[in-house]
Amino acid sequence: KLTSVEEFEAATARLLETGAKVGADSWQMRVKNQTPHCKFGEQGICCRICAMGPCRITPKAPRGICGCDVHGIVGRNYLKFTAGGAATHSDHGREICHTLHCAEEGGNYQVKDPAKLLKLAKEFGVETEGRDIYDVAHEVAEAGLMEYGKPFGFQKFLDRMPESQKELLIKNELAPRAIDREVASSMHMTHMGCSSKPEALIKQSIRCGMGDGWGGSMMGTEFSDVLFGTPKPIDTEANLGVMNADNVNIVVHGHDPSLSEMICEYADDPEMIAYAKEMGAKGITVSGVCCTSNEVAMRRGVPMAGNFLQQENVVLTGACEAIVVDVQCIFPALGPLSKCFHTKFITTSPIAQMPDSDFIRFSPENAGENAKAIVKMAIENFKNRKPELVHIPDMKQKATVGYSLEAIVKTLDGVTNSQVDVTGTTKPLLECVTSGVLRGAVAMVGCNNPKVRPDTAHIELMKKLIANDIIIVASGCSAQAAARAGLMDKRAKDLCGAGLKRVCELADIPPVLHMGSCVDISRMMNLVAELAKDSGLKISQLPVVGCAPEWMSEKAVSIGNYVVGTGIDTFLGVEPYVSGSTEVEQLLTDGVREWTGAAYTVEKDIDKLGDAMIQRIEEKRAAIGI
Ligand code: BF8
Ligand code: SF4
Repeated sequence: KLTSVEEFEAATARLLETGAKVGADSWQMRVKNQTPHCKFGEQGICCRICAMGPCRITPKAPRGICGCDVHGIVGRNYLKFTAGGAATHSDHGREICHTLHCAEEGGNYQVKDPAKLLKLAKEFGVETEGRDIYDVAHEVAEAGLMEYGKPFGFQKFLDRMPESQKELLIKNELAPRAIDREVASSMHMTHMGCSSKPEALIKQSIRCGMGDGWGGSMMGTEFSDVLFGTPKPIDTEANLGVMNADNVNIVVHGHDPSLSEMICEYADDPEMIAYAKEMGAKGITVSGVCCTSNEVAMRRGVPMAGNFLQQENVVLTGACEAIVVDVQCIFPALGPLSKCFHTKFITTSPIAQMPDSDFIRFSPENAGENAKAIVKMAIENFKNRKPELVHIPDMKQKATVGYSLEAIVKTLDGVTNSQVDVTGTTKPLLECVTSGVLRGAVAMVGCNNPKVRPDTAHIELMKKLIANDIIIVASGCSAQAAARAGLMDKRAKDLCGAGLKRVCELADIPPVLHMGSCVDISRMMNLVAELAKDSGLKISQLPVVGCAPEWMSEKAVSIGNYVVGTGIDTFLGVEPYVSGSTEVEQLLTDGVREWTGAAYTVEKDIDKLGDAMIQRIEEKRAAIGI
């Protein structure tokens, strides 16, 4: 039985009662204070990039002081938003490259997937014959780091794309060059007195996003796999009920697995468990929030406490000894909130420093030592719990996660009766699609946003799609919404149409496949690239679409741009800040198709959004005659 959104909400209401008792603030209250939002901001028509402004466009004032019109302002704001997201994902990827560069035999970080390292070495042209694996690792890491600032050429991983899409991108000047260059060029273009032509600004938005998806994010994923292992199917659990009132609860939150992996490692250490017992607990439970949760769930089966809008709930249980964070999507609210409880709010990255937190600076060199200190701090904090405030909602669902591209290919190997040698390729999946057993696939990604009743859009859309024999790959907070509802339990096959149900039974998979964190959307890009190559079709011809129904972050816009840039139609349930410009809206929802083969659809009505995706998938099938 699925957990309904009403049940989620009842559990949250109960936790907010605890919050009220201790005088805690909550996002639910802050949303009320911020509503209605500024109309100028919402439409993207406020410009404050120079000190002659800020300028706001109205019917009476159709141009800023410099003469920029509304289309230029909206386009510039959109490009800056994208650059913020691309920089963020890519800097995460860069950190992982540095971690790999520090990996050594017997050190804090080691190579766990040498086969993947060798594959990457080949791609980057790094010699492997007769060399020590760590020498290779360091050279590959350096080659990866060079992608950020290389003076000539395009991103290396573009070679993974089918020729048709790559050529289209090069022809339209959308192929990403050095990652940092795309971000810097975007900031240059949006400076006062540079670009104000919507076409140029939207083109650069796509190219900058492509530098993320086929550059920084893809390196983040690949190098994380080398360091921590490529995910394989593994069982876990999801929702707040994974926290354990008898145990020391450590919650990892953020994005970079270099931190969370180490915390998990030390929380598993018998010496630490013994210490926890000495302090009166029965053991240690690590659970996760946001993408770092996805990382450790995919590789270790660490349970997922919740997604983005659940982060305050974790503290409100009164049973969280420490919430340990690295970067991105962390509410500054956690500082003051943790002060209402005994919870230690531990920040670890110079990139994300926050008031009311304990800052323990984490680096590859001190990772072991500091992870141990953090776990100890949490254990020693157990005695400070206020028992009268402890309430963990008794809700959790089983989930099978860990569907990397490699795992999907392997799992689906057995689903067809085909005589040809198709193992190790995406051909079995293609056969399911071509025969109509599966109608297509949807990549469900992205955040929560209070503008949408949290998780409903993710869950309702997934239910609708699987009932229509559309298989889902999910990542980020969307994947966690699915897991918490029960859609990653293999028994969810009973909610599917006959075709998808059959595939789930034959391959022993749930109908919603967890592909990882948001940087792991790069796994989805590799999957569609393989599907296109194995079928001889263009990516834009495949019956595949992307969807972010509750997105909120700059990263999500960068992702949207690279998904569209890859040739995949993308459906949004929350409007980007572009409604002030008909020209920018027209480009995003239609004009870009000429440059990339795909475009955006924005629809706030969830039901209509689902219908639109199904219709698009059926149109694509009809167009290729299947
Ligand atoms: O990178 S889905 S709320 S956690 S931004 Fe953030 Fe959005 Fe969640 Fe991961 Ni992605
Ligand atoms: Fe106003 Fe132009 Fe300056 Fe923007 S760049 S704040 S529109 S004068």
